Amino acid sequence: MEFDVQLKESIKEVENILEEFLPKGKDIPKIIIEAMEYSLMNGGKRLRPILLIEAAKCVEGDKNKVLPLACAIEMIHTYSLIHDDLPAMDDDDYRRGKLTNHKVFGEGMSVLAGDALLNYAFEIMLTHIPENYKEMMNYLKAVKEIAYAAGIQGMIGGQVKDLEYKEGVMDLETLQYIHIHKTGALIKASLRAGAIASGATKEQLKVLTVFGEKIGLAFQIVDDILDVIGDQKKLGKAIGSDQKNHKITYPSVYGLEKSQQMIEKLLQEALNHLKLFGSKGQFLGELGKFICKREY
Ligand code: GRG
Repeated sequence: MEFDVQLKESIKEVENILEEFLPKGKDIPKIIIEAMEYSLMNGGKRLRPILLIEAAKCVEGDKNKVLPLACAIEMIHTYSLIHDDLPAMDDDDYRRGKLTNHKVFGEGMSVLAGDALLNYAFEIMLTHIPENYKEMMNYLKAVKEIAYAAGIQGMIGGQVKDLEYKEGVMDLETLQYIHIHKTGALIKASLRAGAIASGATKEQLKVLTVFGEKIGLAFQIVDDILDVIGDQKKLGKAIGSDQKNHKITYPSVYGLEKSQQMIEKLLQEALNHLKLFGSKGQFLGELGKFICKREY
């Protein structure tokens, strides 16, 4: 099957399950469900849940058993975007071409919609613990992996550093810390959680971990390039620092060409690792390419 068709099908599949898992119940105030749904069902690429499901498939896991983890990771990702868009953080009015959550529901409700998605993600994961002891232990290890990556050692840690440097001048080490933690951690955890819950061997887990690290960093360098090109289009400014928060970026440190070469190198290394899985890793490899070749 063509990659584009397969990707569309995978996105549709994730969205159907997200719909299914969305909270329902007359005791829940309608407005919070609307605010959660507004951002969750708002056209994301669903990369993290698809990575999680594909990692499970690579190690011959049962896709159906990791679906709660896949939905949860997308809910956590969505919460992070809702909070990141708030006036107290990035103060953005639009995301995915639509008004941001706080612009539609107000700041207070938007904080709560993010909180609710994070909390609900754990509720879903813990509602679907397998009964078989071995599967249960693997599944719980995967939940811990997700908690760790979303927390202070992962995404929140990265966001904290980003916030700390909003006014100051950042060095390369800090930029790398932010990239690895703010976005890389959840991407890597998607792959690891899918593999761990499916009982991956040490070798399989190592391969998927390295693949996740390389693709996660490449994803962020692509994002830096997209930011710079977007800024140039908007402001007609030269490649340099991010004007909004004086943040350095890969293109501002290494230049556009070198940054693009770095993405290519990371991609090739990531793909080499996937060879272990043969044809079972093919779609994951295509996803890696898709992440690295997002439109500039
Ligand atoms: C608020 C705790 C907290 C964390 C926020 C992830 C994050 C941390 C902020 C997002 C800021 C941002 C735009 C980073 C660039 C990379 C990124 C995560 C882009 C969005 O991810 P995609 O492209 O999004 O997977 P879609 O829209 O497809 O879901």
